[in-house]
Amino acid sequence: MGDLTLVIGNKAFSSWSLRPWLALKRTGQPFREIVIPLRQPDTAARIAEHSPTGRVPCLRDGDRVIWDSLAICEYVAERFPDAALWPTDAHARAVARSVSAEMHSGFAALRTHMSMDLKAFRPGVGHNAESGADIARVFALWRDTRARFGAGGPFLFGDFSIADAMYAPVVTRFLTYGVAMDGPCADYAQAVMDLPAMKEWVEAAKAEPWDIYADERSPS
Ligand SMILES: N[C@@H](CCC(=O)N[C@@H](CS)C(=O)NCC(=O)O)C(=O)O
Repeated sequence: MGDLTLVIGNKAFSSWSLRPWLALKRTGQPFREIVIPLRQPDTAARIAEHSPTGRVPCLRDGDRVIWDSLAICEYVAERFPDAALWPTDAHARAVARSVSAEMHSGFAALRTHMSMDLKAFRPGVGHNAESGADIARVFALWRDTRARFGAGGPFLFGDFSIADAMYAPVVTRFLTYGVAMDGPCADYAQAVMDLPAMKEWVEAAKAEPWDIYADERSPS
């Protein structure tokens, strides 16, 4: 067993970091975490000590270095197969990979106008036509996967999977920016927020001293 270190951004704001952190937590394997606060004078230099891309997250497993959130999740799934981080059914697994890739490569408006911000509650902020289209697609995707594959549990594919790790920051955005949720979407959001690992992350985020969006939030 190698020694695992996950290098992440600060928990209040680094949505890409949350995703592999949740996947690793799910394995039950111990890992060290290095938190690098974003938007500080030494951020770039500190990230460069670990990550070839200048971005976090980045995973070190012994002498292996793996970067990019979805690639890290894939690596963790292969490394710890007992954690069953992808659905066992081939069709469900393919769709889980599709929605995970869709999150990883898409939803630009949602990411731009509704940044993950676990230190804030800003209902109404960031709502516009572009983010509204992204929100509608997320809701359609959640309803579809819950209806077709979710019978075995409260998550998109029943049991927790990497797809849920990919959408966990979206759940927090909807709560932060007051996106109305009902029915299966509200139930799904609650299931994500009820995960013990999610509670641990949110609590740590709120306790962080750094607040990179404070200036943008102050008038409201
Ligand atoms: N595609 C990458 C995106 C990673 C990314 O953009 N990370 C941000 C933090 S959430 C970052 O490292 N930014 C560097 C900086 O702010 O200096 C992934 O999925 O891991």
